[in-house]
Order: sequence, then C-alpha cells, then structure tokens
Amino acid sequence: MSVLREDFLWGGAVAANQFEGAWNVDGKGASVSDHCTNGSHTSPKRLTVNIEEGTLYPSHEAIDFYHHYEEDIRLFAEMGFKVFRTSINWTRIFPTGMEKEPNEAGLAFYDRVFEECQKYGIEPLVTISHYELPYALVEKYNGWEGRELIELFEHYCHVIFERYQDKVKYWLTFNEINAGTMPMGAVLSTGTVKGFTGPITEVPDDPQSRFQALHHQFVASARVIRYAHEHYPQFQLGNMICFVTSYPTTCNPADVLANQEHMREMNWYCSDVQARGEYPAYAKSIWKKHGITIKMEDGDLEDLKNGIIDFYTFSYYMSNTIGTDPEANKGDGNLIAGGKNPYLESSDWGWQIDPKGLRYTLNEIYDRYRLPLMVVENGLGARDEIAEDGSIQDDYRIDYLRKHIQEMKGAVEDGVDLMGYTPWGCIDLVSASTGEMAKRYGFIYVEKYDDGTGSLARRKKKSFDWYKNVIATNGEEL
Ligand code: BGP
Repeated sequence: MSVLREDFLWGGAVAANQFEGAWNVDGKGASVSDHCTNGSHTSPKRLTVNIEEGTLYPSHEAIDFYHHYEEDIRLFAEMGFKVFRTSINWTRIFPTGMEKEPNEAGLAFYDRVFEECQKYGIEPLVTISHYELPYALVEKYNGWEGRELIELFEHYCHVIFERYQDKVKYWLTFNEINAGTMPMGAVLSTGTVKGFTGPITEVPDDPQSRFQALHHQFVASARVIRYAHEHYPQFQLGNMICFVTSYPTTCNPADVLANQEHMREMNWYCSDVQARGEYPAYAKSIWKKHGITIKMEDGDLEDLKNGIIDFYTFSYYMSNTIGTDPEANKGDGNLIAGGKNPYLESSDWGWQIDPKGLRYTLNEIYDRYRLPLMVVENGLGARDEIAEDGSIQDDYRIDYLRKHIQEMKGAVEDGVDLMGYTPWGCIDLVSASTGEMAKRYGFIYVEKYDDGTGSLARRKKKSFDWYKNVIATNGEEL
C-alpha cells in the first residue's frame, strides 16, 4: 500500500505567459509579461512601456505551446500525468481586460487544450491569473490599485467558468497572491507599475498601492469563489501562495520574533484572509509598520467571509533565514532575498535547497487550516547540457525531486491531507524572475535559448522516465 492517496494527483505545472508564446496571435492583447525583456541572474530583466523594436521579449514566442500543445500534452500523458496545472492568458480572452464580449479565438484555444487533456484523462488545474495582467489595465488603472479591476476580473471569471464548466473542475484564483506583499510583486502580480520603464529591480516601491491592490485581489478572489460555489457546485477552488519558509537566524528570542513577524507578512497574511475569510489580528501592525491605510467599501469584509477556499495550494522551492540583522548572510531567493542557512546548499541561482523544510511547511499549513493541500510548484532551476549521444542526464533534478517527494510522504505520515503534486515547469519554459531559458526545470527539454534562437524541438531528459515510474508506483519507487 502506498503512503499517498490512491487518487493522488500527480502532474506538472506551467503558466501561460511563460510557455504559450503567440503573444499577439488570434486577437490576443499584451500583458505585463509581454512588456518584459529577457535578463539573467546577474542582470535584471526590464519592463518597458513600449514594445521596443529589436529587443527580445521572451514571452512573445516562449516555447510556442500555442502551436505545440498536442505534442506536449501527449508527452505529459506518456509520463502518466493525472493533472496538468496551466493558466489562462487573460489577454487571450479579453485583450485589454475591459471588453464586454470575449475573444472567441482565445476561448477556442483553451477548448482545444482542455479537450486534449480529456483525451488522456488528464484533469486540468487552471490558474485564472498567473502573472499576466492585461497591460492596458496598468495604463488605465495602475493595475490592481484600481478598484475597477474587481468587476473586470469577475466578468472574466464568469465567462470562463461558463465556457469550461464541463472541462475544468479545479481552479486557482491568483498565482502566488502574496507576491503583492513584496516589492517584486508590483511587476509580477499587482501590476502597480504605471508608466515605468527600467530594470524590474528599480521599480519604486509603494507599499500603499501594493497592499491596496492586494485588498482588491482578495475581494475579487472571494467574490468569484462564492459565485462559483453558487453556480457550479462541482468546482473546487483554491488559492496559491508563494511559500518561502524562513527560520530564525539564531535561537536568540529577538531573531525568533523577527522571523515570526516576517512569516506573517510574507506567508500567512494572504493565506489567513483566503482560508479563514478575514484579515488576521496582526494585519493592523503590518499596515502600521508600512504607514498605510487600506480603503475598504461596505460589503468587502462580508465578501471575504463568503469566499473561503476549498483547498490550499502553494509553491515551494526553498527556505531562508530571518533575524534582527537583515543584512546578515544575504542570499538570493524566490521573489525575496533572505539569510543563508549554513546547513543547506543552494542552486546555481542561489535558492537554498531544503526538502525537510517542505515537510515542516506542509505540517504548519495543515495544522493552521485543516484544508486539503496541494504542492503546485516545486523543482530545481538548473542548466542542462545535451550529451554527445543526445541524452540529458539531469540526475541533480531527480535528486532534488526525490528528496522533496520523500518529505511529502513524511508529511502525509504525520497526518497531512495531501491531494497532489505538480512540479514546476514540467516542460522547459521562460523563467519568471529572470526571463531566461537557461534556468530549466523540465522533464522535457526544449531547444530554445536565451538569445531567442532554437528549433523548439522537444526531447526527453533522464528525469522523464524517472518521473513516469514515480507516478506509476504512486510514489513508492523513487
Ligand atoms: C514561481 C512562479 C512561477 C515560476 C517559478 C520559478 O514564483 O509562480 O511562475 O516561474 O516561481 O521561478 P523562476 O522562473 O524565477 O525560476
């Protein structure tokens, strides 16, 4: 008997803006990510108000899933995927986000994708908004700072819910909604970057607009969850948190408190709203610290109460340390930097690898909410080399995933209700933080390179067969 549920949802995860390409095909509008150039670990990608001639924008072609979806889904099916986490590009359905009528060609594309999944018995898990806000909404409303976005988002959701009601059961409202608690979230998630051109690390930080934008996202998310519960009882709706677990730098109680404060703002603030239906008591101290006031309208708090998630999902790549000295041992990280942990090793991009941290995190979240959990992103961004015989021996990736799955099983033995696992970038795609292709996560290699060249041919890596067997044995053979 396997440790994991018999109906465990094994699969993989991607995001439309990072892999579809076809950025202006069949009526699609431009999103914030379509205005981002390529970059690297050492040189940040740029956001540009205008699409500059002769500049590389990696989302424009990406790996062209738009024209390769049949081949790619066939490969996922060959690995035995039960679930495929992808997202809908908002601008394929509503090019500026403000139209009344949806773009039929965009809707038809996702019909084809979901039908292809159905053909193989793969359940789609759809992120409704994954880092691809319509750029027109940035220009008009400064992104989610504008309260108008709540209704625009609701309209978008009503349309896709109705259209895909027989094809999609699992939905996530916002990818890594807690990105908005961090400066980097202004570009990726809240779109509070009106008029900005320059390296994304130099966007002027404005906590007032980020946290206001987050409030609007919370209300929007809760309203569509309630709507879905009323109209489509077969749906299951989840949130999605970028979970970066942090440990106190030392056991000095001052460091422990500093870490608690950080964990609340970074990881729990958004989760608490979405899983408990209300702002936590400590929210006031976060607002006070930033000197901000959240404008709320009558009914907002009621809306939050009525739109509680059915299951809780998160991404987990790494952990870091936090203490009273924020400059101590600085390391890199997903969305935010933290301290280095002397017990851990790091990826080539400086993300600290911490499988045990996943078990700890699963337990912490489950203790807090008692909701079914799903790990919807996890993986190792690494440089892959094609050997002379054409193979890609990505043992480092297998090692990373194996250790994390082992710890997931440990958490299940601890009592956690774990629904599934969708490792990130099951097929190589554009990196969200740097815009690179070189930072690869896939079981499937794509011949596409940082300079924008490449045949787009797909090849299986060593991890492809390994993962296939993991799924076939429900995680027993790692
Ligand atoms: C998460 C995002 C993804 C993804 C992943 C890996 O934060 O939800 O979109 O890309 O991180 O990050 P990166 O692409 O920067 O390596």
